[in-house]
Amino acid sequence: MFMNKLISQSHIWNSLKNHQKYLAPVQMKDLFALDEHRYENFSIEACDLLLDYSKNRLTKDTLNLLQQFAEKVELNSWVKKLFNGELVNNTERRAALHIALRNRSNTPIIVNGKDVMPGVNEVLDRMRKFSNSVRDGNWRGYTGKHIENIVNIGIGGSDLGPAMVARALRIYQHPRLQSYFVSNVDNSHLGDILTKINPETTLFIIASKTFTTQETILNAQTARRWLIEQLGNDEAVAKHFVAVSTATKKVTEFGIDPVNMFEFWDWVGGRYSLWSAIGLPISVMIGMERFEELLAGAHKLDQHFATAPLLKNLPVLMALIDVWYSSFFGTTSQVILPYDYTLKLFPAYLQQLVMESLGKRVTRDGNIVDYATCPVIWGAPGNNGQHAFYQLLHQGTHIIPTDFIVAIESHYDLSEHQDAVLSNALAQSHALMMGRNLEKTKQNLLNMGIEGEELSKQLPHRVFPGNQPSNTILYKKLTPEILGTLIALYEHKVFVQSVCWGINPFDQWGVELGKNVASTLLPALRVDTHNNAHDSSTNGLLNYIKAHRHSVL
Ligand code: G6Q
Repeated sequence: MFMNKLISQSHIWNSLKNHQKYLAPVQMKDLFALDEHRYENFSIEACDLLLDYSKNRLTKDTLNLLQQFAEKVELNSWVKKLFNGELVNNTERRAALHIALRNRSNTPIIVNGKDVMPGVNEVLDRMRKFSNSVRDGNWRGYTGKHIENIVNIGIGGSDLGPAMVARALRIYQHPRLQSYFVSNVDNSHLGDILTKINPETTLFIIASKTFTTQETILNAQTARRWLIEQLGNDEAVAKHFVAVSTATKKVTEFGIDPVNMFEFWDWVGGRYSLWSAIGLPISVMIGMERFEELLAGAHKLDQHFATAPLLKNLPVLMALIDVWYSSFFGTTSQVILPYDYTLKLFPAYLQQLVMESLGKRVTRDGNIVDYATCPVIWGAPGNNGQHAFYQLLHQGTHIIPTDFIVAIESHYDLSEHQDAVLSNALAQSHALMMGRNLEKTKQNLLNMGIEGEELSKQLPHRVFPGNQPSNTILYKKLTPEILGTLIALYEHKVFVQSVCWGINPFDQWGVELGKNVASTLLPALRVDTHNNAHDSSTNGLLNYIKAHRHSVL
């Protein structure tokens, strides 16, 4: 299977390895002391985003080597392949054309000899008409009432993107409408929401690319049954259910008329699909005009990505820095810290985008890599994290590259709060970089009147090693356009990392495995007999559940 050499066998990889050995003991605070223009030299502004990457463990030499690395892996040619609709998803033999969904310039994009743009525009047009009719009250429920609740039923890529965007842009939502996102098959998710909504004023959007996903179909069936029971007639379904899918036949079999179905295509990956009809809950909630602003923001970033030189290119820079840490410093996680509460769901959204795309250990050629690839992505809104897990960042044993994502202004007129948010964000990235050495800590303790034996005891606990790397991304205010730009930034960053590591970011065989095994143990749970067909742990757990479930019933 070894067709090509791994990138780790290249000269440039070796140079980066040696360079890391040289930089490993270097303190960022010394780099700042040596270069009073470090901020100017290591920050860029593009697409209304400012990226300050000066608080990273790198120098101009590092960037030059990383640029050579990007050239070695032929990054520019891969970007062209992506934008030209080539089959970059090689294991599924598909293009990955999320850029077509937001191609506001409307230039033709050809897949299998056919321009995809007319189809994209047609679906956008249907979304516009449908969203308008729900919002202006022309679309009525079965009993003639206006729609007030939008319940999206979907999971993974058919949930995380729209849920994150709907939350982030809540300030723009229609005053009559409330959105809910049901993903988990645990009945406490759907069950809880059904207690809050009125069937007469509820619209269910069943979002599933394949329309076979166990969780989504079971939730959709239950919601459908509930609605018919509540409204007393199965004709009500046509007024309360729409579907978003690539699978017309399955949607029809489920009982949703294809006129109420919004189409997308196999060249749209689940986790890249919020720009497609999967964004329907977004366009209904905030209106099509705002949804198109989201698309426009992403398109702006697409153009920047396709044209800016490597070291002036936001996603390229961020990706190269990540590769630098994962593959050369051996970091194993990255933390995402939005200092913008509206981005509450952004870390969870990025967990899927990054880890489902890059959580791979085999190259496109089928070789097993001998270097580290995707880090574990985690995070939470910044201020909350400060009172919880930041301890690990300040004094733990790991190097954890951090993205501070910071809004300069908020949508709410509470400037005192915004100043507090901003000062916290800047103070944290500063403290993580600077740390506090033994001398300063000692002085602090002496100032506090702690001396002698007590001082010696306290000292090691109060030292902060610092040198924790971070990026800071600043934007003025989280508008739909800025959010589109920000999401596209991370999407393309992931693509660049995949090129550096030689892996396909658009398949997800691990997730497919989960789907295949999802129903395998259902029959065992539904019979009363003792289980012994599996490994002893699975048998033991099954039998324990059955014994205790029966005893409760
Ligand atoms: C995304 C993944 C996965 C997928 C869900 C839902 O890239 O493939 O998260 O989106 O499993 O799949 P369906 O949309 O087909 O229900």
